[in-house]
Amino acid sequence: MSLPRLSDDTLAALPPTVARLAFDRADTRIGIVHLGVGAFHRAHQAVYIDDLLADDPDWAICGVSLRNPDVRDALRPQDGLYTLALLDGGPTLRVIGALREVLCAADERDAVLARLAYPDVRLVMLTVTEKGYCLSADGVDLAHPDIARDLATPASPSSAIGVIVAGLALRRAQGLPAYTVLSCDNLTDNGGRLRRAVLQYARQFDTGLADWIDAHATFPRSMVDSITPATDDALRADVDAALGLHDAWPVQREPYAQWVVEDAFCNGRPPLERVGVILSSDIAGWDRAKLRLLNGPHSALAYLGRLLELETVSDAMRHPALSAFVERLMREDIAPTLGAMDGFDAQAYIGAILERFRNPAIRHRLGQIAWDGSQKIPVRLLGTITDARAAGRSIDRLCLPVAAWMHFVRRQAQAGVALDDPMADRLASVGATMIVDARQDVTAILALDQVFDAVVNDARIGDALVRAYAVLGDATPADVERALAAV
Ligand code: CS2
Repeated sequence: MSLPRLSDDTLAALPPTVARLAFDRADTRIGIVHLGVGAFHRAHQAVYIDDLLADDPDWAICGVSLRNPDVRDALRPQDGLYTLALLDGGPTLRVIGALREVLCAADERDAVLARLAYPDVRLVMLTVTEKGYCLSADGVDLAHPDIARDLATPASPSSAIGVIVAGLALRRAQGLPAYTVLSCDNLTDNGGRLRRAVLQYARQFDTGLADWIDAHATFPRSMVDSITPATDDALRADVDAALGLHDAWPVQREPYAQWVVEDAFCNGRPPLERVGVILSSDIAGWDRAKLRLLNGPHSALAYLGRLLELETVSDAMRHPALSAFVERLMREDIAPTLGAMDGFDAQAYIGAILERFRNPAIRHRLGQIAWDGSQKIPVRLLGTITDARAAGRSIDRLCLPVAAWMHFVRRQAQAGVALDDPMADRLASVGATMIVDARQDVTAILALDQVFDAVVNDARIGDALVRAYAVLGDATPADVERALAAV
């Protein structure tokens, strides 16, 4: 029997076990455009905004996918409504109504640009993942095909940076104030890096526009945190059964969420402090602590865990040698690289993260975390390694997950399995040449300068990576077990 669709019209039919909206959607106005309306945004920032709308109706969201129409096609027939499952024992379900509009820029570009130039829109947020920024070492990668294409036709952009700048150009032309651009991706200094990329991009074709953006727009930094496994068929089936309605794209996450935002908004801001967001004039340190202590160990679990043929984070945490290794890595190798921060207790933070990783109600696939290694390794692990090395500490343990990624690349390439990575083609050709001679293999992969530019000229780091790669042998599960016992 096919179920009626979740929508504004069927909301009243929700069973009492599912939490409903605390506000009337008709009273809300769109004040935010969000680029990258994937599961993480819908499970994190959109939920904070959903909490806020009962109190302040001015900040409903227009969610935009840049390329892929799937979210738009799933959510538009349900008026942007979807279900959030909080995973803790039996899931707790709640319908989220913060998304008042869902667009796809690939075939609705004019509607997206019109929305960005809409006077009520005062905030543009992004979750486009590391690769979606098209960054170079200190700006935008002008050679990136998406950026090059947008620079040729800036009024009809397709990249995130192109869309942000085209929207700002329209506002300037119409005499409207700029909007705040808030990056919510896992990058160190995310707002600062985005600002530099945007200004460099705009300067390529309109210096007046670049100066106007520099003077009027702001790019606050932020730290976002909540573990959000991809939606799977089990979730879809559970949600439909519990709702008695069909939801084409529910999302799931752990109960814990944190959002720390630099208080630097140029055109008003949602009163985010009312819904538990930490606003601070200086958030440097928070983002680094989270990237290094949560995302770094996540990637370590992913690559070592996949080589051990484990499936999920909680499986990896039940593997005695791997979980002991990761805990030691966090407590003894990563924590000392973080400077003191007011109100921050690194060891307590680590304990809480380890508990979250162990949550048995969450099936967070290691394969999902392993995606995009070329983008994640530098921000999550290489900075920690260079800092530990500069402080004269041992980097042997820290190099093991990076070496595990190298073996992961080699094994995938040689098994003919395509990597989910924007550098998949280059990684496949390097991986095919790797022969398990540690010096030769590590040298070949270190030549990928977009990944390793920060460490490639450091012989001590190179030597430590060669040792770690050698310790992993051929990277069979038995080899990895031996390596974990040895470091
Ligand atoms: C994970 C993150 O997929 C990954 O690479 O490390 O998505 C992680 O779950 C979140 O950053 C947690 O806040």
